[in-house]
Amino acid sequence: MNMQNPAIDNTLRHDWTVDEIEAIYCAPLLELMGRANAVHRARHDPDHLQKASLLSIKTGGCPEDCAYCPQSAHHREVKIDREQLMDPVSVIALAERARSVGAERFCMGAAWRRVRDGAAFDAVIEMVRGVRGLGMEACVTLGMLEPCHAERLAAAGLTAYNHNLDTSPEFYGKIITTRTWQDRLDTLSAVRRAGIDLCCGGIIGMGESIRDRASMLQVLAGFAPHPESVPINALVPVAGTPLAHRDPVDALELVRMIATARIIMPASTVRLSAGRTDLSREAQIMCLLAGANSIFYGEKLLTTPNPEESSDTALFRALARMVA
Ligand code: SAM
Ligand code: DTB
Ligand code: SF4
Repeated sequence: MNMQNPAIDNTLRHDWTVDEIEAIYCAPLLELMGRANAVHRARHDPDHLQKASLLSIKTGGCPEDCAYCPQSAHHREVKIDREQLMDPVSVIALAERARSVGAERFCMGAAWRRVRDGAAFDAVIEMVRGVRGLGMEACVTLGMLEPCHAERLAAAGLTAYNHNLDTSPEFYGKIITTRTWQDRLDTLSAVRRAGIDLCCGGIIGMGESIRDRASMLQVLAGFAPHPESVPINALVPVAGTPLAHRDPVDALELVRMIATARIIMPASTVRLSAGRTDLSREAQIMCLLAGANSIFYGEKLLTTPNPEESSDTALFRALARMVA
């Protein structure tokens, strides 16, 4: 592929081939970053980094067997405190606190296999209404859902639903056996049909090949419209999970993954998600140059640590205009 003189092509395409995507991913790093940055600047304000805040509203005891996840009940050696569903008043108070330190989006995760009608789902609906009432974007991730649940969430004002592909269709069976690839697609289409934005991405560092990464990105870019939000997670290896001993992700692999996502999905928000604690300030800035325009802000993701406020403050200071 000739990237010597990239006339910035930021048209929205849904017909990328895996070969094309793999060639982009494998391009010389500086060319790849330059192209991704040009696409980013053509479509987004390069100075705007969206801060999203994450909260686990129901933790642990999940019946699914996702190999990476500390919340799966299948991984009995994981040390995790299971917690029941939080009450909406406390959740909304935490959202308000997140807003006061600059979060624009509040994301709530429940370790459920699927959504069911009942008091718990009613409480989530109340949380969504409360967060929207604060003027923040609201995102939830609750596992699989049916069209009727998606419609109720839409009526409550939900901005986006997070449901990741996690990996390629080819590698998927090595990571999750308790629900199928098709189950994932069905949930995503219910979300879309209800008019809710899709937040859909995946994880690198689970033992997948570069071809798998390109293949996952092809499925994402094949959705029409593209997912509005694409979280790219680096595996956080958690003791007691089957992936506890995976080698850490090379920061430059994450840069390549983000740059490729940015090039093939020019208009989407690309989120530098799990894995930031292992990245230097400079590596994170490379991810932002490569097209990431959102991070999770706050000291915890769902159950694992995220950078402390002080190191994020240092990151924001480094990004800001210098005072001479
Ligand atoms: N149960 C819901 C589901 O699977 O849709 C929602 C919660 S789940 C924790 C949300 C996403 O977090 C997963 O799809 C996965 O991509 C990411 N995730 C979970 N554990 C992770 C880990 N240890 N490292 C990196 N990403 C992780
Ligand atoms: C996503 O793709 N990453 C976030 C969000 N969606 C919900 C979650 C990351 C979780 C990391 C492991 C944990 O803290 O439990
Ligand atoms: Fe359950 Fe979601 Fe974790 Fe899978 S990723 S075990 S579905 S909480």
